[in-house]
Amino acid sequence: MRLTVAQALLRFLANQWSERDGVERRLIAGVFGIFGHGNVAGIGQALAERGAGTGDALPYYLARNEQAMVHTAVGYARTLDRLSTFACTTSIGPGATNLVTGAALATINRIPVLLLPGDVFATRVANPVLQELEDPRSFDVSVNDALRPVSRFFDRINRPEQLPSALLAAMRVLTDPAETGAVTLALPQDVQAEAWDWPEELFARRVWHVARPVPEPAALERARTLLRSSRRPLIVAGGGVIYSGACAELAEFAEEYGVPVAETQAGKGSLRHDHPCNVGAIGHTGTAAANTLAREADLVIGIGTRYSDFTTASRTLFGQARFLNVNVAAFDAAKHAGTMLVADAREALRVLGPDGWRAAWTFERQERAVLEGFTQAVVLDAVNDAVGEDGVVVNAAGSMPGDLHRAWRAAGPHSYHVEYGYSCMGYEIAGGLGVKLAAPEREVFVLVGDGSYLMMAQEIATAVQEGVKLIVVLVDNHGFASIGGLSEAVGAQRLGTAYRARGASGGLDGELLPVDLAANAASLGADVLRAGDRAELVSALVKAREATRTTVVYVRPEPGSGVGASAWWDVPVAEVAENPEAREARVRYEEAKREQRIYL
Ligand SMILES: Cc1ncc(C[n+]2csc(CCOP(=O)(O)OP(=O)(O)O)c2C)c(N)n1
Ligand SMILES: [Mg+2]
Repeated sequence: MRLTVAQALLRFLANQWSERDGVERRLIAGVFGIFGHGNVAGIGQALAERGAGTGDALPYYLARNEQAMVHTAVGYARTLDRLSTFACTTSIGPGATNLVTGAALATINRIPVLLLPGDVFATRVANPVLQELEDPRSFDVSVNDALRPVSRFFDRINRPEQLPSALLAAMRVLTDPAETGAVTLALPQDVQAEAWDWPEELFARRVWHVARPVPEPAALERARTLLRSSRRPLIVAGGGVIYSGACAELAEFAEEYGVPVAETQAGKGSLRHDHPCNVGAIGHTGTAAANTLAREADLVIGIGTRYSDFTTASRTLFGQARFLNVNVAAFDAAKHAGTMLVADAREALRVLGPDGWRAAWTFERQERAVLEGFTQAVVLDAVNDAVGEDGVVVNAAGSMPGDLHRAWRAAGPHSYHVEYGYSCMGYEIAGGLGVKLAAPEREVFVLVGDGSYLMMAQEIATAVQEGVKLIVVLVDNHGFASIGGLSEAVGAQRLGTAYRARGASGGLDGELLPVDLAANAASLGADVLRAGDRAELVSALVKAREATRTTVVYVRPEPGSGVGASAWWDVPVAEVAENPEAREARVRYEEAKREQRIYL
């Protein structure tokens, strides 16, 4: 079949399916893109010719920023437990490098996305082409090489014949639960438009079976022996529990063996918030209940977690515990010198429990905090009520992830979507769009700080374009509450963390900026509601739920929600300093640092 490389690529993608537990879905649900000279004649022409979105052709979505479209793909894929995602097409140069942050986010969170950046001419006859990086030492380097370290698979298609094997490799990585992340196929602009005679079999319907590896018998025996010797076990549930669909099995295991379950950010919602075994969030932003157990546990059973520093309180949290790690990736299962059980979380939980064994300790759950005034904690509590049983909350960076992790009452595994692998400012609205595309029947509540909003609000226009309804709760506190607090704690005096004009002293300590983010949201096409206290917020959220259009609820809570941390986080403090706050912070730092262990 004679087609261009771009035409063949799209025809191939439209025929790829994922399968798990007998359910087949389109692996690539559509193509997000922004056109430029590096993809308009190749991918752009191919999409138009196939009648994007009609018949069996992939739908095309115009985004506003290339980074944002990767976030949207991540939000979508995470909501669908990594069984379906989007492709992202870009021009060459800045369009391509805008993908880098999104790719890093996808790979760090282990979420599949397919990136199709344009690349400079393979033939090089016309070089340097507009936006080409010239490397005097090597002519085969382009800016797209910046995507290599953040991609789980990277290939550059310099010849049409290279396409089929690259496509098969790309699909395998996207659907491998242990390896998945950003997959990049760089497409030189001349090659995209080049024709070739393709074998028909390339375009046959192809099903990629997403594996559920079962535990190796000997490893399972080792795990059971370890469990039998434990009296005070604690489960740390990570995102892998949710992606594997292992929540019911986790609940059964915890109930049957009397094991408390603490949750990471990605794992939050593994158990309902009111499940008797759920002791809440773990780590730096964890509950006192969970962290007390973590300090006393003799065995930590990590399931589908990569043990980030927030989870381990920078390796100060787990007193003398040993580790049993259930993970589909050996890399994560091996962490903290743990006993490795390389397996799918659901498969492992079904067979893991030893007969007759039961934990020999009691545990308490976290009490709800008392809420007064119109603090951020009150805002989040009101949004929590509005999200209810069927909604989803989306967030990523700033002071909210910590407050959400600790206090949010999650109704289930897909109701809590906080991106905290990369904690990327700007993920919120773009990621929320992906969540809504994956779960159109659910109300999606995007919580976004003013800092994050100013970095990446433009996908509101994309939501409006698609007639996709988001509820965006915009929390304006004139700058970086999170980093402001951190700055003060490490003796950096809150420098540059408030949105203020340059003042008379020459510093950024003048008037609050006259920036109207609510007006900005309205200008992007959203309906906007302002709320000044809890009662107004509650009624605005009711209106927003009833609305059919994307609605932004704008709030300015009182400063200082101050939930406080119950475990440490390692952020280095200046070893020498003139200001006394920094010197005091260093003393505290060195004290805390002594608690830090290498778990062996
Ligand atoms: C892209 C990116 N740049 C910088 C940071 C570092 N950072 C983390 S939180 C934060 C401030 C966030 O401000 P805002 O969204 O207003 O939330 P707030 O802290 O006020 O709750 C910054 C700068 C980040 N996480 N992501
Ligand atoms: Mg802020």
